[in-house]
Amino acid sequence: MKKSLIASILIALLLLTSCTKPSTETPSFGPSETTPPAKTEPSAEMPSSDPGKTVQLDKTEPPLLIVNATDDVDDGVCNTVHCSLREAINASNKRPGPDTITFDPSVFPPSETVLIELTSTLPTVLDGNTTIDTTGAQVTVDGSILPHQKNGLVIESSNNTVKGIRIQNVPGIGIWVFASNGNEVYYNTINSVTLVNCGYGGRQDAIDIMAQGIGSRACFNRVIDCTVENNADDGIEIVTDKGGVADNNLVVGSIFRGNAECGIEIDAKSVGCSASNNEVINNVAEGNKEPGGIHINSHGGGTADGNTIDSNTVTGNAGLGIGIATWDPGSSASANVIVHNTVEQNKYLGIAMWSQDGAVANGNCIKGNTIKNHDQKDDGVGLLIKNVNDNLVYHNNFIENYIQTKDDGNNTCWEHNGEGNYWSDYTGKDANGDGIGDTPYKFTKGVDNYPLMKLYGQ
Ligand SMILES: [Ca+2]
Ligand SMILES: [Ca+2]
Ligand SMILES: [Ca+2]
Ligand SMILES: [Ca+2]
Repeated sequence: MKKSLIASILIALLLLTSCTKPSTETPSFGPSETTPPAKTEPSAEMPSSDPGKTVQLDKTEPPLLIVNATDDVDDGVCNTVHCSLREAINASNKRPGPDTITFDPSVFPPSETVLIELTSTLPTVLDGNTTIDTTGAQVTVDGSILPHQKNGLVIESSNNTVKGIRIQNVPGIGIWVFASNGNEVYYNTINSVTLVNCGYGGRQDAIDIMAQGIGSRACFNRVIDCTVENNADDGIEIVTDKGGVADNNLVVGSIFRGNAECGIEIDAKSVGCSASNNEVINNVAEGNKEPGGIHINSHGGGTADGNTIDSNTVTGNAGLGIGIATWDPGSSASANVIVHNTVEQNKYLGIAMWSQDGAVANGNCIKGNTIKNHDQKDDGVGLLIKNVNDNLVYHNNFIENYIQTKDDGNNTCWEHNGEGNYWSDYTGKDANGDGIGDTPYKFTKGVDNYPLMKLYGQ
């Protein structure tokens, strides 16, 4: 038994450390892709202060940019005769201020799958306040003929919205919200977007929210009601490197299924980096590969504090369900909150908190979760706590895990206001009928003095 526990810890360590890959895998992305091509396209003249001068409004670029071509051709003009998605983004970039790009439903009928086959990465959304909205149409961007590792859509400005589009078969990152060179990239919304089979060119994520470099900030971005399936790396990664900050982002109501790494990963990679106060709420993370469903991690001196993982369904992932892991001196993954999640039948671990090499993961709260059926013989653990301090664990339902919990932390608190957790294998009595077992529930190196007699929340 002891040997198998050690083995399970080693497996867990491997799982936890394998989530992060070296930075050499940074996707290909050159300045040549960020600059809209110089064209002779007539641009709208700004209203003149001279009343004697005629203001020339450009009739080839209406206020609404309507994509009416399925091809990926850029002839320099977005007009009623021909406007590709590429041209519409270029036109929006050239006109300062808000723009809305829509799709002609007679070309992109809502009931029909029509492909836009990309020949290169779409123009980077640089101007900000651009909305790409497929409402009333069905639009699929397909990257099957894109060169190796080329990305789909890159956003390097703020207040943009991408709504309703499907992005598939892109060899690089499907959608990349990217702050670099000291840029601040805020308040972008990815809404009801589907991403399938992206990232296979070099194991890239389907969605990246990334801040790279000192002063670079990717914050307050939102991923809402998306479907992210069968991609070659993480479904989404909120990631910082080289001093970047990716705080206060939100992932809500989305499905992350069958991706080749995590469903959702939050990753602070180096000194001065922060990936903190992000919220992951009401998502499904199912059938993703190792390390698992939802993973917060910090290393190299980075900080991933104060993130909230709330009301997610995390099932059938190949490694762990939900993890907090930190390593390297100076790294921190503290004060994170994991509440009200359903964590069921993941291969090894339901929820895990872990630190090593002087990193800290202290003061996290694990509350109100149902942690069920991690029943792999010897290796299945409902909640693993390893080398972390002062964490709070209560109101959770531990149901038929091979090992319900293994507490190798310091000073874990297993109750709050005299209420602990529900344990499916608790055999004690409740003589006074107050709902709390009269004898403690004991487990490896720990004890719950206030075991609940009934499932919490029922
Ligand atoms: Ca055109
Ligand atoms: Ca614009
Ligand atoms: Ca990744
Ligand atoms: Ca009692």
